[in-house]
Amino acid sequence: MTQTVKYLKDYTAPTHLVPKTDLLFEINEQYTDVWATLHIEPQNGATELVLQGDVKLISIKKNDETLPETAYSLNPNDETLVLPNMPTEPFTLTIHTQVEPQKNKSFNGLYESEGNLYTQCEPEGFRKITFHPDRPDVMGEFTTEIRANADKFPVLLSNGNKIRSGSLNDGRHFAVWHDPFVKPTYLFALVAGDLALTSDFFITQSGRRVVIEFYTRQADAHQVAFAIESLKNSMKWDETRFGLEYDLDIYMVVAVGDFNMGAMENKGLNIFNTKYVLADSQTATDADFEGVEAVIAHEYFHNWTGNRVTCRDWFQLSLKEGLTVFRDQEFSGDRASRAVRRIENVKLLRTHQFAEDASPMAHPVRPASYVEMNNFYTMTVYEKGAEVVRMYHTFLGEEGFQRGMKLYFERHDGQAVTCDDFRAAMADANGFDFEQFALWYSQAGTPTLQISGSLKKNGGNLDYVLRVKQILPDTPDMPASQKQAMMMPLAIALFNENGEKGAFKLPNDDNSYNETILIVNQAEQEFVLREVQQSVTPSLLRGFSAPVHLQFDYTNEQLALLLAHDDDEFARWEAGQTLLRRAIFANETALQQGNDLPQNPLLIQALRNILNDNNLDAAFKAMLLQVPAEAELWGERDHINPVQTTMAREALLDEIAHALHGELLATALNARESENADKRGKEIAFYEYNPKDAGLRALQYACFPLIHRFDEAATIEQVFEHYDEMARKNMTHEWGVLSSINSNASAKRDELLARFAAKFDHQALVMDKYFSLIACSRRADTLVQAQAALNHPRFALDNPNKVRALIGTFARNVPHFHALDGSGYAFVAQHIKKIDAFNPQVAAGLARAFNLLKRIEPQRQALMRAELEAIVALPSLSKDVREIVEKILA
Ligand code: 0A1
Ligand code: ZN
Repeated sequence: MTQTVKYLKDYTAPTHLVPKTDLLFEINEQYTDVWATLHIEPQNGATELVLQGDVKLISIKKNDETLPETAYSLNPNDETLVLPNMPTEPFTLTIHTQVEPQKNKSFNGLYESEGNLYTQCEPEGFRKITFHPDRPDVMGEFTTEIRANADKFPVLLSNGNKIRSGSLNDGRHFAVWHDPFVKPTYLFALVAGDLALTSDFFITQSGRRVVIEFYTRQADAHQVAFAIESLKNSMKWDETRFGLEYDLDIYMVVAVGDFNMGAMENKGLNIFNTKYVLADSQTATDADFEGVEAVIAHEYFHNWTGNRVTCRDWFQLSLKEGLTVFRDQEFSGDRASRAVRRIENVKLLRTHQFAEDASPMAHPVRPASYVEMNNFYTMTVYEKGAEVVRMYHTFLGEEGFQRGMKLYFERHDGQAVTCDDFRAAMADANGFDFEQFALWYSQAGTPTLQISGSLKKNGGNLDYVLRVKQILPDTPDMPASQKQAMMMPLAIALFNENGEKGAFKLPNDDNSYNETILIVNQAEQEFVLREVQQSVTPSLLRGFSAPVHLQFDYTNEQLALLLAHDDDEFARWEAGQTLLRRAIFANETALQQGNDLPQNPLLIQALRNILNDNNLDAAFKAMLLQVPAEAELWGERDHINPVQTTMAREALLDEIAHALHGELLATALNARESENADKRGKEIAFYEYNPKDAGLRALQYACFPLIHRFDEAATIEQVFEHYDEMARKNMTHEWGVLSSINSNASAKRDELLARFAAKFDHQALVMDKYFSLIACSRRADTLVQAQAALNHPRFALDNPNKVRALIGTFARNVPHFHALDGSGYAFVAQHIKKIDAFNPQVAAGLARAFNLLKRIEPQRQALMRAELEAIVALPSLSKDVREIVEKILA
């Protein structure tokens, strides 16, 4: 496979359209035969037809006449089939190919998992099934016939509606599916196997009845109820908030244990990683339930934002993903705990997307080039893309945003379009100028806003002047000097010394405000807030109104004031996070210089007030107690010593655990009491997921690790004695208890984990939790335990969930991945090489762990580099891993 770079600027319209594709799948023991009939419409007299394919070709017919091999050429290097002399009038090609799903461990194309067959076609998996233009701007109607042994494959599914089915000779049967909506190949899906069906239905706003069908293994069927409820909630929500109704008569979801990503929005036939379908309170944590709800919603919302209106080319991926993530975030926020959900999203973005933006993998929300598209399902495209959509919403408000959505669908339903088309719809529907805003799609890197504020006399009044400077970083694709100032909303308010929001006026406007949204659109600018009070503490970037770093010279006292009083939960949380970050940085400096660690009485008092505040929502209180993780602390720093960051962070955790032991204990006990209050004498089943109890549990397990830290010996003893009672209520408690003591060095911890593994031996998703506990422990023997876990009978290197649970988690375990002897790097690198041989997509995901290379201190940098150089030296390396590793090394 040659390493060819594809560029956005090289886009050309398709030379041939394929308005209809008829497929026939003959599923046999070892292999599956596929006949694809493409109804082809040449454009502008084109005669050379290029089809994409990475599959064994048997024969080709043109209008029913078999083509000699001299009529075409196959180029495995760039996965093309070139037919130079095709008619300029419409014609059909019938292509016979053969695939071996049992041998496919890449989980792209047609593959086998536990005896059943599944497809994954986004972005370029269809070409592993048959030859086709296989690009999203070639859309057509699909009819799919599947034939297979009726005992082994009683269930035969594809997109759309089942129009025929029946029996054939030799114990075989067939089903024919027709999808009336035009779609690109990447939304094609097929499932064949022995699966349990759970059905339900939904009545749409216009009164149509939609059949809902969930397919799982027999043994898992009892775990789909929550996902089905989530789907119905999503269908309802999209009608009420976006006015969007489902369009087919049936919506199917199939769960599979072998899947590279979370889930896939194939038209009418979603295929899901079991992790995002199966959930009951004995096996799934509250966070897992929230994950199921969000991913079910995400895939459902794609039916309009992705399927009805799709992407012109893969550079536009964020058109569907950024928008759909924004929609699923809004759905989750409307369901419950909006502020906490928002903070979780920001935390995710800042931990992983900011790191990506500061790495050699940095790319704009709309990348300008790629080698392997699978590498661009990134935090930038998804999460930063969602922030970009959120900024339209912030500028336009809900009504204006919905006007834009309406125009977008009016203009583009049934089309494959670009991010610019979306921006134009938002602009045109509102008469709002989004010209400059386009820079968010082309400039990579996280902007920094440097803000300062000062009071100025103005006659008898006081003005508060905010000076805002935006700094754009260099990124590998573009130096800062070539970047232009971006446009973004900056939400602000002013607080006085009593923590009250103060009124102000804007220039040329005599209304009084107590918050506003400033439009930042220049490299440096000044905003004057008139008639303010004597003491001002600004609350900035409220709600995280733009995806940027913020610098403002707050005093610790000002931060404590905002933490105590800000009515914007994000800004309030952020004030606390800034205090925590400052304390960790001070510890790092002290460690570097060999000084005593500083104490943080103001921070401790602020946390004490939070713990003692009975009016705070439990889930929000739990968020306020989260100490930023290492990856959130590195920002854009260089010469990172990861283990020193860990030590500095742990020292702060020790300080908090000791200073606030009594308050932490009381808070945890109170939360437990509140959770139990309405359940006395009731069944354990009463401890199922609901947002209120989830918040109370989150608070208990925000406190418990700190309680354990205060006195490890006593706590592990207590957990060991009372484990069954503590853990039996549900998986959130079981997981919470184990996570809290997971770094305990005693044999009791090992014994508890072993009991956990034995108890859930046959629950694959819970075994993933076991492997991730092994891999995230900060105990000294974690690498040894992770290596041993590779031989556990339930571990499988070819299962992506298992790989992510054990090796992926290990790669995020800062002190162990970055061990100074290089053992952590070697462990991860060794498995990248092994996995790359059969699943390049998952291997490339692991390779991103080395992203920090250039920003890490020299000793570790050399160790990392040696591993990466050994990887790129492999002659058979996939283009997936090669693209990532070469960028990191460049
Ligand atoms: N479109 C899916 C994500 C997805 C992408 C690629 C896949 O396999 C290569 C699978 C799923 C989503 O956003 O949910
Ligand atoms: Zn998506």
